[in-house]
Amino acid sequence: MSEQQLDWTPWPEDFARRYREAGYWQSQTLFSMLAAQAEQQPEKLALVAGKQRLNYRELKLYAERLAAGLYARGLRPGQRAVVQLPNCAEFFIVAFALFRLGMLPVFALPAHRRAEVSYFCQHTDAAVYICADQHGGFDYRALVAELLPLAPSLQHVIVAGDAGDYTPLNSLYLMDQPLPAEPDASGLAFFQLSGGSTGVPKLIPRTHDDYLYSFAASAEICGLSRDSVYLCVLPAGHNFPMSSPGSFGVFHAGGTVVLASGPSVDESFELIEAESVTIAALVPPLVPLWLDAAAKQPGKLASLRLLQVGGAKFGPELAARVEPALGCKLQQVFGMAEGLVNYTRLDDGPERVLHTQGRPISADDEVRIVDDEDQPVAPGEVGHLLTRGPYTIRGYWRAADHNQRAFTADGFYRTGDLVSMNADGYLTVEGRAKDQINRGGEKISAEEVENHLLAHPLVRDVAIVAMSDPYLGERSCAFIIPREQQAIRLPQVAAFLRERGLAAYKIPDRLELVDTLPQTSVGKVSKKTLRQMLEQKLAAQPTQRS
Ligand code: OOB
Repeated sequence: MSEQQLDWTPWPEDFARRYREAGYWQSQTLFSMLAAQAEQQPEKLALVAGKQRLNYRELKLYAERLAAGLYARGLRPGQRAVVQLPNCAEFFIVAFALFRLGMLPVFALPAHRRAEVSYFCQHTDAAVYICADQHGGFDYRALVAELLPLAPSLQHVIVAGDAGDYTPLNSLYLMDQPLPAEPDASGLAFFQLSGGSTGVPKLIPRTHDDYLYSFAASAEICGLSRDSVYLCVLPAGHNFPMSSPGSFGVFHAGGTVVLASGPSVDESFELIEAESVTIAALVPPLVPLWLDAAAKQPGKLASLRLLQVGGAKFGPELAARVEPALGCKLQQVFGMAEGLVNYTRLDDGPERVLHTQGRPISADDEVRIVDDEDQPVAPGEVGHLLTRGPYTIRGYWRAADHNQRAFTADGFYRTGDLVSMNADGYLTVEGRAKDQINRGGEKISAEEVENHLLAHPLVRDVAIVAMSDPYLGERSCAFIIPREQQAIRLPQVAAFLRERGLAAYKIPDRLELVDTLPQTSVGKVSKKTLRQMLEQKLAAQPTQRS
């Protein structure tokens, strides 16, 4: 077995052939997709980011020049680059430069900190870390200083903006320099991050072929064209705003991507009006803010045709308010960075759009809904969602043991979601079997945070569970058994986790001190019982929810 096969799991040859024959996999790289637009409509506006406005010719040119600069520094196809950039023009220039060179970006979220970023570097032996100077009040150069001793594989640190001691991104653009041949489209293009339910985050290897299919088909489902103007509100590297159909789907259709610097409703509404935005994508907690703002500023959203909502459960009551209040169509999106994405369709009636999370992109997305013994449930019943298909991975990167559990022997991915399917093939998300908290679309692996907390000298044992929250859908609560009656309080827990370099969204919102943790019949901590205990307590004291 070659080294590459040990790192990731390609589709079996018969499946790969089938996906190629069906026309899903087109042997086109992500960079050549951009190059094709630059050829067809060079002057068309591709990207708006703050004061920067790049047409397709410019975006491609900058990416090529950066690729040349990276190559001249000795970086080579196949090497990994951890990229942690906020929503800015450089995000796409860097992404397409790396795609051109055949280097493999790992898109870290801007909220990630030392613990996550050092892990991404270590687990991929990254040769490069690319970050912004600062963003959202955080100085990424200070993070680099902590990162370097932990990530010996790093050869270069490249900073967009004021680089301090590191290499300025701006210094790397080289004209008229040789570049290696473009990478093979059937090979890896980059890594998405898994929401995760285990001790360490998992990396999701995506190929040019599979990813391009997922966003090209999504663009078609969402009716994108050259006239589409997409507002990217969520972090640009997340799978939803990147590929469902996201910025990449818009580039594929030859439209325009408008980057919001963050989730501020005021900024979003200004951009929608100024740039005549036609489509935007949100996580559910942002929707009430948009509904309120729209009521106060009628007319701002006149150009908006489609609002996509996904990443976490979106209830029918709120969903019903979207079309009347915003004057645009609603689309529910239920997807995952591992692959499968479901959409309600633009011509679906309210029954589907308000009450389901849509149906898969592809006729070749195979979906199984099974009980705890992997047996199919009766039609319409709730069960575990398993899936495989032309853009769903067959294994995580360098995770052979975990892959045994996360995939069936015949290659279906165990999503950890509990769903039901109606007679038309539409899915409704009914719950979750994985040990994860979905905090307004941000995913927290309970085990990851528990492992950090077990290192605290005052913590004897800990279990983290979701608690329902009217705004975020869920927040996280840590049940802690303190050592020898010594109390520990939430601010200490938060400071401890911050000190360990964990992203802020993973810090528990609430702390409950307990003497014991309830157990299941097989001696595992019963998180179900903990969630029930918590809900009862919260119902008795509704004001103390967070
Ligand atoms: C998206 O991707 P991830 O990888 O951050 O999270 C995937 C998980 C799903 O397994 C599910 O548990 C949850 O997020 N989820 C939803 C949902 N959309 C995602 N749960 C309920 N309702 C929904 N509509 O979150 C993602 C990737 C691509 C497109 C959209 C979302």
